Amino acid sequence: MTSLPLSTAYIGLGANLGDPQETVKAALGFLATLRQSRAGRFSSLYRSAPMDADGADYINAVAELHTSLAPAELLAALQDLEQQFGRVRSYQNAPRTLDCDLLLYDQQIICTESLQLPHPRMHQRAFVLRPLTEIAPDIHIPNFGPARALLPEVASQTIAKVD
Ligand code: PH2
Ligand code: MG
Ligand code: MG
Repeated sequence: MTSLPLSTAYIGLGANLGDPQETVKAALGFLATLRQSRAGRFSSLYRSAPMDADGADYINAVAELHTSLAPAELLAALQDLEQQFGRVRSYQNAPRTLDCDLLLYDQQIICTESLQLPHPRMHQRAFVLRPLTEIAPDIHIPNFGPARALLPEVASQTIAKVD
């Protein structure tokens, strides 16, 4: 059997409804079983106040996935996962049982109606940059450079590692 070369994707997970810690852990477990994919590193869980949103504190994490799924296929699989966790889309940034954002796919830049890569707000968010740089300290964000260099700009956003 021939196997396709794997791309590396980074996925941001977030939840602030139900039992967010259990949800994010369970979602990480599901990602590890995704077809045509192999799990890489998973970050710690982080807690932060909702940013530009309302509701309870969020639990966030970032997962690395090696995959032969194309970006659009991976996005569809992540949306399926959100559905499995009972996500209801009521209004923009409404509290959610599970949000799965495709942050990076190799160093690809994609701008379509359904998918923007890199994720358009990831460079401004401590709840993405902190877990991302925990598992990929040297990662570059296309158009923005090393993710680590952006950490000082988000240092005022309160975020705590969950133990
Ligand atoms: N996601 C949002 C909006 N605001 N705030 C935190 N702390 N964590 C999130 O995952 C988050 C948010 C939209 O997806
Ligand atoms: Mg999101
Ligand atoms: Mg989302």
